[in-house]
Amino acid sequence: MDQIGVLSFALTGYEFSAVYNMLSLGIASMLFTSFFLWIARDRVLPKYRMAVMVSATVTSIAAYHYFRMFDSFSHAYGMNADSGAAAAAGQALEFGAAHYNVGYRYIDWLLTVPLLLVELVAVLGLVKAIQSSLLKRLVPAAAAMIILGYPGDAKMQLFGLDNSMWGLLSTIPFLYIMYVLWIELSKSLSSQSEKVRKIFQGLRLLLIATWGVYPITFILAMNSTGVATGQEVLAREVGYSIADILAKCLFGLIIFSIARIKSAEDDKAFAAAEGH
Ligand SMILES: *C/C=C(C)/C=C/C=C(C)/C=C/C1=C(C)CCCC1(C)C
Repeated sequence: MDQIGVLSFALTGYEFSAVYNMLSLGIASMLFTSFFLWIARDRVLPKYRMAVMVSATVTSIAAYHYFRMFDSFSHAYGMNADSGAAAAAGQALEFGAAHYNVGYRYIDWLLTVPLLLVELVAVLGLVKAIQSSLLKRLVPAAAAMIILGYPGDAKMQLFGLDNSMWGLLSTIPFLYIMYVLWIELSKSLSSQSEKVRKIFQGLRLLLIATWGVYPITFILAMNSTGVATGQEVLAREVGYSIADILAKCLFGLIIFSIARIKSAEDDKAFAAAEGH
């Protein structure tokens, strides 16, 4: 079986348009959030600039991969949708349908998920020792979660394990990350102001809610045949894209506003100049 692209049946015109538009929205969101964050990075004190720069790097990396996914998707399925071919399950594989590459998403995540955790920790301006102890646990766990999830989404039968087993293995580091963010990070919040603590708790809820969408989407797209149906492709692409937009763009913009609040708290002259 093909180990690079996911084998699938042709999409109906409706399924094709829905995924096509979602990926296009993904490009727009990632690209323009990147522009905004790069341009606005001087509106925070130097101490918090790293968090904003990392946020911009995350959305830039994702923008690049959304271009690649969009391209890969159009090539893999475009022919079928143009002719309006609504392939029913069980029909022979359509031209090109084997070439949509889910690897782009996983390479994107392998780079951006650790960076999202870096920006989350960096914006708090914690003592260096605490910061590095948190990241030493979060970053390897994030990498393990993504690497273990890939054979499942790529529908590989690696080491004799099927999709669900890879999903289950990937859930172990996922739960560990949730534990560190919820329990360990809470201890570091006591040094923050009331205002920052409130907004940070909201941010952490956003992270947990949006990251929770990924395993649910994975389950929706899971199957034992190794050949994805149109509905599974639709669920996977729409689910991951919406989650990505919230977990990278909205998340990055909230990081920016935390950096603004903390800058104003730290420096009265900055606060006055910025009209706080
Ligand atoms: C910007 C991209 C982000 C925040 C991606 C996050 C991805 C996950 C939290 C993925 C988790 C998975 C599981 C917990 C089990 C099934 C396999 C995964 C990789 C989808």
